[in-house]
Amino acid sequence: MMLDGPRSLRTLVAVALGAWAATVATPAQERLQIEESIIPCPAVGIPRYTAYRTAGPITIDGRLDDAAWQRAPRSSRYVDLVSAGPTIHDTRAAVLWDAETLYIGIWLEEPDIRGDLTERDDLIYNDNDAEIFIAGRDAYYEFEINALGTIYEVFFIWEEAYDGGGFAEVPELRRDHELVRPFNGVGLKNHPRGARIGSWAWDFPGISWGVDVDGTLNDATDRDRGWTVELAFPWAGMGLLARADGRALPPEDGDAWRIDFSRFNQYLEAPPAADTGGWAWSPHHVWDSHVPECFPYIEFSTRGLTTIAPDRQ
Ligand SMILES: [Ca+2]
Ligand SMILES: [Ca+2]
Ligand SMILES: [Ca+2]
Repeated sequence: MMLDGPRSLRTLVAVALGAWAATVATPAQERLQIEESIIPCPAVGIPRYTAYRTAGPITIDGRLDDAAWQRAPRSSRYVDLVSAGPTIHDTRAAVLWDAETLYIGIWLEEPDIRGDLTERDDLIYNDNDAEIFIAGRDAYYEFEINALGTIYEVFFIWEEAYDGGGFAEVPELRRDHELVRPFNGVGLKNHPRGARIGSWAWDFPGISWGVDVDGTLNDATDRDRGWTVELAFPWAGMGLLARADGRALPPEDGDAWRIDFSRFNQYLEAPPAADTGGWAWSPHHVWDSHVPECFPYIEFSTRGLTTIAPDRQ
């Protein structure tokens, strides 16, 4: 509800800009300008990150004490998803890769670590969670995990690209599957690309994950330090994301993917903080994770980790 004001104002500004632009732009240019104005995050300022290739082993156990994680550059501290303002607890992520796998590590400061949901594909955002979105051109993948290590995955396809993209050939993505449903965003219902088709049946092939809790889980009598998440997504499982634009798997040197990193909390920092409970590496300026145009650019380098200076955070 708090979003209605800013969003309405933004729409008004967009309409006004569109009307003004009509005097100087062709109809096609005007349409483009209006469409761009609907994307709530400015193109400038979206984080860019270099993911280095790792040669060393990474044990997927939730503990980010592997030598590669100690050396990998870490993201900036997550900010509020909507306001881009500071957040009360520190959250950072790092990305590594090798010929077989994309690795993601996440550090979440948390003074009272909690988790209740235990079944795969429970609605994990009802716990405090960490989330990752990996975007292809015509589809994107959503991943959520809580401090118990319970995960939730959904595969979304832009509806206008569904029929021509070969997605209907995949049984768990077929429109008549009982776990395939239409989806039209959360706070941004007028995304320029329109609606999506989501499959809650889809599981990332070969995914592995781990969580490590530095503190006591579901015990509020003490103060915890935080939890870490360690994820491994095999490139071989990304065929459906990569097919639309034919991107290389694994990536080639310099390839940039759009990957989003966020966390959602069941508590809010007390006012005057403008805490929405959703924090992200790249702010979306709207209560909606499903805006790939706002995802950070993760640029893959074939340079090895050993060629860069140790973590400079
Ligand atoms: Ca590890
Ligand atoms: Ca699923
Ligand atoms: Ca505790």
